[in-house]
Amino acid sequence: MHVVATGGHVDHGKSTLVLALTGMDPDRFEEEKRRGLTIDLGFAWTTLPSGRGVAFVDVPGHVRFIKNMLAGVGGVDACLFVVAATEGWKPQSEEHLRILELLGIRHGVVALTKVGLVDEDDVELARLDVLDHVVGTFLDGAEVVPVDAPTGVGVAAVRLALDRLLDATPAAVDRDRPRLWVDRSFAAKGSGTVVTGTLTGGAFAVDDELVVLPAARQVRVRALQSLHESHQRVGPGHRLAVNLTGVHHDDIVRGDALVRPHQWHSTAMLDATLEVLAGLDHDVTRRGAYAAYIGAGEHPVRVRVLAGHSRIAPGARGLVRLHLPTSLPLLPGDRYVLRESGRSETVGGGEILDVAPVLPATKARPDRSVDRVIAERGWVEASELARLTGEPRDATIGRWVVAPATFNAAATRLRGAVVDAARLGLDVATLDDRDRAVLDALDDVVVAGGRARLVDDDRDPLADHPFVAAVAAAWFTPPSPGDLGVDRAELRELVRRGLVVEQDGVWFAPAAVDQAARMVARLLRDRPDGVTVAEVRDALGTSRKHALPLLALLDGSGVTRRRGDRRVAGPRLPAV
Ligand SMILES: Nc1nc2c(ncn2[C@@H]2O[C@H](COP(=O)(O)OP(=O)(O)OP(=O)(O)O)[C@@H](O)[C@H]2O)c(=O)[nH]1
Ligand SMILES: [Mg+2]
Repeated sequence: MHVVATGGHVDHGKSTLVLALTGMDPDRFEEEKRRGLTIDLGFAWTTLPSGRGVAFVDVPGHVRFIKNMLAGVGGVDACLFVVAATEGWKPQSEEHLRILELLGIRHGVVALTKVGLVDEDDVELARLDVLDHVVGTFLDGAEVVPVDAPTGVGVAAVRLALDRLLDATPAAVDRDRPRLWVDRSFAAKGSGTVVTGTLTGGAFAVDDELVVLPAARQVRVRALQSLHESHQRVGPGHRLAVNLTGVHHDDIVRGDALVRPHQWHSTAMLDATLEVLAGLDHDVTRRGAYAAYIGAGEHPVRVRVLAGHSRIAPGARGLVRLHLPTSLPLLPGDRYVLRESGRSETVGGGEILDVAPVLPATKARPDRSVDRVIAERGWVEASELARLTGEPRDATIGRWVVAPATFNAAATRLRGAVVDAARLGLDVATLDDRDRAVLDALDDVVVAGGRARLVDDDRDPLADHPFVAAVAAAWFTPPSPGDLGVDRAELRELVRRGLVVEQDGVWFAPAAVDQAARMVARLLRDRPDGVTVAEVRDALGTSRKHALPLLALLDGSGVTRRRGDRRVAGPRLPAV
């Protein structure tokens, strides 16, 4: 099953074509039928020659109802783009195409309608007109099918073209994180509240406990229908009607989201890219009455241009922070369209990058990197990180994912405290959860009787040597022996006893080398094709001067192997 939206200028024959393809009139309202004009979204479906089902979301072409068009095209997989051969390319042909592009739709077929009203030369001219306008867009190279819906000419060809299109359109992905942007909410006789939308990201099942956002209303799924058939469970990529208990239909409006509880970060502030349409005749600045179209909703937003700029020129792409009046369940990768409400023009749109920015607008440089999210927070619980990025990562310390630099700083500080506490030991009760988790991760520290001590404390009198303590405390950036006035004979003795490890004139604590091995192993798990010295240096929060001998030690012990300018897993890579 795929969901396909129509698109194109008013009166070009979208609804008529959907009716010819499905036998269902997508214009549901008396006023629509009377005026011969689509006002709100229409829905229809059919089975294509291959046997594949397809659902259509029929959108209005009139510029006054562009808000309704935007509500319909959110979760769709592909587009049936309609251009009338009688008129050729018109303003909302252009605007709809731009909107579909900005929303990331990548698959489409063009129906050249009303060919019965013009001669063959005009059809050819209209076809060339279309080809001209779609250059460089997702419709570049799309099939253009001549059709005259009332007489049936070309309708079978459109059905075949849709089959070919959907053959090449990937099925909706299932990330077990379902979200339904509500496009209608109404009362169905005898069963109460029903909401409809295009389901993406995962499945809903009967009896699921869900939540309606932004109101945070708890609801339960009483029944599910897709294309008028009841189901126990419906997966992503379907048109869906959800019968809900626990809510009145007036308390849910178009643009609300239906999701599982605790799976989403709800946000009223987000960072995003903004691609400004090349055809706009002015720069985009913070001044203006903007509306963002996200999911099926329209939301007034404040726009702030990031990265040290105050404006974005037509045709350019920049970074913006958007402030919404309500919180929505969003994830990086979600797309939006930005319009100027005053001038009623589409100014651009883009991709959401960060749903919970922590840096002030003057400092924020958002991108899609999960490592950036971790680095900006230092500590983040693994479950929270999944909500913020949509990408699950294992906790590295306790229940947290910790930025390497943050971990190193905490490890150094705690080692210092343990060293200072000497034989008495550091009282763990005085530490918070995070510090305790760091202590647990340190191999050279043992906790006994509520006190933390260095492991080697009792064994070797030389373990109390100031150079050993300094090297252990400094972790991946150890001091040089000269700085502490250690002579060569002492050094040789410390190395012989295994209290420090020497490589290329740098001395490390053995625990630091072990910890480096684990951290490199963790890096390699995410990047099995290898890591560079610079990546290891950054992950360990150290300098190249120290990263090089550390890697030489890891190569020597078989933890890593060199391959060109990268390190890959060696035979003795620790399991992480
Ligand atoms: N001869 C001919 N007439 C058509 C064709 N397609 C649509 N029409 C007529 O054009 C008029 C508008 O068609 P609609 O299907 O309502 O156009 P639309 O694109 O859905 O319009 P909006 O939804 O308002 O944007 C109707 O009177 C149709 O009968 C076609 O292929 N051939
Ligand atoms: Mg219509």
